[in-house]
Amino acid sequence: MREPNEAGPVHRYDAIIVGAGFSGLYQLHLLRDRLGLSVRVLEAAEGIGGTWYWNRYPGARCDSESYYYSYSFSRELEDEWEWTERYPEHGEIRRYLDHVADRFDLRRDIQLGTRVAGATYDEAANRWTVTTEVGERFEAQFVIAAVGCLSSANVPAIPGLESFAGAWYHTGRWPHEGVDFSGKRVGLIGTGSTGIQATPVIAAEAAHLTVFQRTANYSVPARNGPMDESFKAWVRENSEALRRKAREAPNGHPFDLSDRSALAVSAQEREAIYEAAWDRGGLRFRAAFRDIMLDRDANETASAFIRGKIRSIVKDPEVAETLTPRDHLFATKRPPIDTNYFETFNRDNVTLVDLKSSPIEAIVPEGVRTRDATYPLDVIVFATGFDALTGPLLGLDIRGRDGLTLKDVWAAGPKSYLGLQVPGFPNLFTMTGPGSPSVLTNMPVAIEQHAEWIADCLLHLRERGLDRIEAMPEAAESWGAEVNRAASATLLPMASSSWYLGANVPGKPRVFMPYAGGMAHYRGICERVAAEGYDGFALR
Ligand code: NA7
Repeated sequence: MREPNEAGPVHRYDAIIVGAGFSGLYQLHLLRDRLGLSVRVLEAAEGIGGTWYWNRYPGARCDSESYYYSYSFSRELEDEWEWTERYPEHGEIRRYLDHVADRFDLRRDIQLGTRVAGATYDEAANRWTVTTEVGERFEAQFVIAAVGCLSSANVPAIPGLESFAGAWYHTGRWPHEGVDFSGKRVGLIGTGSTGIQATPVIAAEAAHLTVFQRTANYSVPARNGPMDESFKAWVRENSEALRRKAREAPNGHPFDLSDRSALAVSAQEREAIYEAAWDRGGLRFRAAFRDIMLDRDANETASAFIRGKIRSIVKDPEVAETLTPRDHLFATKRPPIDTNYFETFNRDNVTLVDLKSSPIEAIVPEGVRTRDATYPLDVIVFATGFDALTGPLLGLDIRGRDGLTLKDVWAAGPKSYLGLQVPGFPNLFTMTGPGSPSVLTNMPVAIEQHAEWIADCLLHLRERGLDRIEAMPEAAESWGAEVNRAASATLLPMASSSWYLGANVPGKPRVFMPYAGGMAHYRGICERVAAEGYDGFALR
């Protein structure tokens, strides 16, 4: 790595966007094509796609359904693109984003293979200097961090990894050429959404798969399948209503949330409703009753239903019991959806290892050693998740006014106003940052809202001859209290090992990071703030 070249040329723009995933692409389109700003997008990867550029592991697909896991800002785009499956596979999402980049002529302003090493604010000049790992320098009035929420891979520091004689991979940094598992003994660590998607696919190919489970997880069948012509026609006919519904929903999915309490119906009726939701599949299982995420007893009925399903699917009662979550309630950690996950444990070539009773002690040349046994392996797959929300932002080495570093300001956990700005860092915006609904929603809905809010904000500044916007400390303080209040009104903080709380990364502050007050409610707050002259922000 070279040091930034002080003597090299400085490339000047109105705005620098870091990241070319869903958020960076749309932000570029708005700032360049609507506001006429000069914009450069800096992207570390060699292609566009953000999360979907990196996550190419076996079974990788989105848990949101394709017809609404997409942009809604262009009717033409919507009309010309056809999804092939109910849940889009990673390659199809990349093809979609490539199409968007071509259609809106975005590529000429995107610089690939460019990893940002630092961003420093100069108060006197009111400009940001952004440096890259190879020493290029950019200057801009505005910086928009569109770096994603789940892009900083978490490879656990297990002693001995470097001694492993086989190959190892993290799912979020998957080789483009794929991995050949045939004839191999594979170990998979982690049973979050990723591990649950990858397990059945790897098991079908490998000689043997050993799944190392730390926390047993609830999962509901996805019921993936091809998008048939009648469904496509229904989506086309109802497109506007569906998009409106997604925008008005608490989590950006166009589902009807039941208006009934799980506790207000008979046990028999409840069972029938859960059965129907199970058959239909997908994340909308949570919408079967209005209080699944709000009331412990209501949630316990859903949790118990899924535990019963695990018992009925998995033939070996001991394996079934190990797979049964008992330490947290359904969907208090991010709920996975699956294709034959629990069924996979009925295969002869699959072994489940319970790390709660026998933790991993080391990785040794021949495989993984737990307290009780050594498992010989040819390949280890880390499906161990991400340093979520704060990781990608802290990776940028951001320095604001008076040399203030984001790392120091967030030492005890992230603080922001609306998840959009941090006091001390003028003209820097964080898209879907901590303190915004982000990962609790269908991401494109949250992304479009942020991109549009930021574009409107820059337009507001320009129209009034203003050149600086900065969140005020009191506003960030009271927003932090609102983020806590909103989380406490749900069951979400009850899962103490959740990455929503930063619990998956050793040493990370335990703070509930996303805003759980609902996407539509949040949108209303952001609109009010803007309408009141950017209340809570200092404008200059
Ligand atoms: P997650 O949901 O963070 O899951 C990671 C899994 O890895 C989870 O089961 C963890 O157990 C496990 N894990 C993490 N570190 C270790 C160590 N050191 N030893 C053993 N097991 C470990 O990440 P995913 O990639 O599955 O999903 C991320 C999001 O992507 C998903 O929610 C969707 O939004 C898309 P734990 O539960 O912490 O005990």
